[in-house]
Amino acid sequence: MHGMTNESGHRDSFCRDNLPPREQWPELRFTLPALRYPARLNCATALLDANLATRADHPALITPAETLTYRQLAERVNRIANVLVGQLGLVPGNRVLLRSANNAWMVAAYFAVLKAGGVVVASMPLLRARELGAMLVKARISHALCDARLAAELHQAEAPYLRNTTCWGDGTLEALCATASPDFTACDTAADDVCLIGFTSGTTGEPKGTLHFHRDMLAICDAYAAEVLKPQPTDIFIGSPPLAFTFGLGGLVLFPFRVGASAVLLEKAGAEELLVAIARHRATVCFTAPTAWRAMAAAAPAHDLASLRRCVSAGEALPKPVFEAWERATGLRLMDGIGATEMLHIFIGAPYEALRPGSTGLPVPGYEARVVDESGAEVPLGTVGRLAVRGPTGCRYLADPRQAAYVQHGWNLTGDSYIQDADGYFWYQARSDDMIVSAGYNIAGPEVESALLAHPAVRECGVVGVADEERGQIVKAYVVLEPGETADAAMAAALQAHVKATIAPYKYPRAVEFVAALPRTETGKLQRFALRRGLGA
Ligand code: 3UK
Repeated sequence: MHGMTNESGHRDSFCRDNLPPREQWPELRFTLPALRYPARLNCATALLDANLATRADHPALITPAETLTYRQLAERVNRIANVLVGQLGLVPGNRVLLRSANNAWMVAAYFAVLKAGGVVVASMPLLRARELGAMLVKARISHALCDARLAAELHQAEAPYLRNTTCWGDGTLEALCATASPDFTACDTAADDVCLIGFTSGTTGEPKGTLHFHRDMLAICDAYAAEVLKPQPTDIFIGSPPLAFTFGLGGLVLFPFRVGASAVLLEKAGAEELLVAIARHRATVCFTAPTAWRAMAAAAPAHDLASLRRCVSAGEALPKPVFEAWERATGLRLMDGIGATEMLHIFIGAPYEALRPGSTGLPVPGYEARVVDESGAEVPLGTVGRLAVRGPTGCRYLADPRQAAYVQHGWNLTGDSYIQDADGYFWYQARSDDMIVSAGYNIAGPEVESALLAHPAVRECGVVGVADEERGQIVKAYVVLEPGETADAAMAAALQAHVKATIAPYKYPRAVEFVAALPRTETGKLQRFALRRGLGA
């Protein structure tokens, strides 16, 4: 039954028509009983309306501007949904662009689209007209709901299919909502109707749209959240990732809603703002990326973080020195987890009691992971190879030939190199195409970065291979120093000596360049290709 195609609730069949051919899908597995969903399913009902029976007056969203209980949020969602299908003429299956920083209107608009049977396409606030245009064209987006403060860039984008843009924050959507009904019957969607197109934060090439079903939104809650994170209804979630990044969507909205907990949303969530907000709202579960955890560890002593009980790190490898710094500062262990837009959320990560510092963890219950060679055959434990995963969610690109590269033999190949140890734990090495080959040695940049980060003068660093006549490539470190440290030859020599004393000496960076900042994507990832191309210099 599962994985079978149910009769669609969409009248606009664009998404189903542009799914990859069935033989190119990953094998989907629903091994946990909780992952067996009914054939008809609207995830907005399951995640939001399900809380109305027992938690209607519990805060769902807490923001600097407003606090909404589940009842208040559900009412706003229904009003927006009525506006969408009424005045704005949305038909189930239409794609709707959402464009906003993390706030309550964004979440309400998100659930309104889902409940009306629309398909959400969320955009990072910093995207420019050019990138927005690529999404608007590729996903044939017909409607946009946008925070008025971010509308200018959208109005300049190429948008051949866009029929309507409605803003909130300037009173437009608010006025439409004021006269709309607070009741709305959810669209009768199939569990495998598409509800979200997540564009990858890819650093190269045309953006890829990943198609996710209504059931996938629940599956990440019932696998990773329920089995690894184990949230409680009393939890207060907080974090920095944008809701347009599925790391933020799961961590700040879907996981808390699945258990009737509360989420604090911040439009600006730098390290300092996040620390202040954790103390102020007594947050208990925090999601952010490794660089932010490192900055927060340094500033932690000035804040009351006693309310925190779970801290999740994802998006990039978590260097062990960052894990250690956070534990020293707070007594809490960071829960590393690897996720991907293609998989919707985290698929390897250990429960708190089973964490192994420096390791990404264990396959999330419901998922399987293995390390394979070029032909797809499993390699022996302890050997570096390509990470392959499968489970209830998986990669389905919107009309994209790169599907055949990401999914092979029914497994999702994330593009990461890993080692699995004898206890089953997975140890991240590098992005497969980021492996540095120098004089015949394979060197993983992140390992060298970890060694450098353990030096007290280093604030941030990025290590890549650069072309070298003699060795093919040499290891080059771009280093941001702590304030007050001197960027000179003596410092470079000290850092090189430090690396040689920490890991195998052949891995030390033969070139060291000091920079004021490192290039990062909006999701916090180091842009290694920009480093390889040469910065500043
Ligand atoms: C890298 C990691 C080592 C890895 C994401 C959690 O990052 C997310 O999705 P993206 O599509 O990027 C996926 C790629 O990022 N990565 C992510 N987490 C880790 N590498 N250790 C980690 N813990 O290369 C992966 O293939 O932007 C993360 C939840 C949802 C997400 N979308």
